[in-house]
Amino acid sequence: MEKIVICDDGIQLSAVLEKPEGAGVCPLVILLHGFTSSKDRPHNLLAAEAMREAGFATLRFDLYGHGESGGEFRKHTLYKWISNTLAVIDYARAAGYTDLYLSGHSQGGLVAALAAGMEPDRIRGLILRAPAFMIPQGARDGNLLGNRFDPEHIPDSVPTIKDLELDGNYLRVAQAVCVEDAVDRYKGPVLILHGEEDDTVPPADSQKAAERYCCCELALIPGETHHFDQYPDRMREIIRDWMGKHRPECL
Ligand code: FER
Repeated sequence: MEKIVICDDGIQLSAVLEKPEGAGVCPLVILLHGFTSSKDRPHNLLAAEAMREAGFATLRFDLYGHGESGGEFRKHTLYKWISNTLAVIDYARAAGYTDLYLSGHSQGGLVAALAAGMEPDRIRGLILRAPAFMIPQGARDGNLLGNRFDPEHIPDSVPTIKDLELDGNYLRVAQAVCVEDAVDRYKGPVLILHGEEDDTVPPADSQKAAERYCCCELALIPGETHHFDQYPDRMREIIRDWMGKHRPECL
């Protein structure tokens, strides 16, 4: 386990690189956490562990305004998270990793999908865990995590969960993001995992995305919720099996 700091235009991003037991050159998965979360949350650790069991190195990192990385929570936006992700991809390439995969949970899943649509030639696979594909449409409809606002007159500040506030620019950026375009641009293999009892992000959104991606496997997990903490072994097996079938030498 190696702690790393990656710089994105003056913002320090805290990351952890881990390699599978005894591995030499191997493919690498970059992991993105969700809204108000961090790289060290149990389900993120477990997802990374399952990937290493399948022979992949993992690089999990804290995004802008979260965990041990720089930036203020209230000033984070999808654009800043995309920029962070592109910077981490550049870091991994410069460190000699050529076979790169992206994985993200919830808002991090959305950002992983957006980044994959920007660098489809560099990302060999996508593993999305309860991706929050509805954030942009919600922002256009005036709905942020169930809080209503006027989408045509965005307030300076909006309340979110855990007594945290977000600047209106979060919503301005989210309104401008096009999920469908990113989905259409990415032609590589995709795995989407979603708990059927997720009450934060609707599983139906993953069904829709799975149909739109050209090469996607959808794993709906009965009884599972947003943070994959009811049946963690199911998530582990699904990730390990899919990654075993999608190693670079198998593609
Ligand atoms: C929202 C719906 C979902 C939202 C964020 C999420 C900020 C993401 C949740 C997560 O990452 O776990 O309206 O607005």
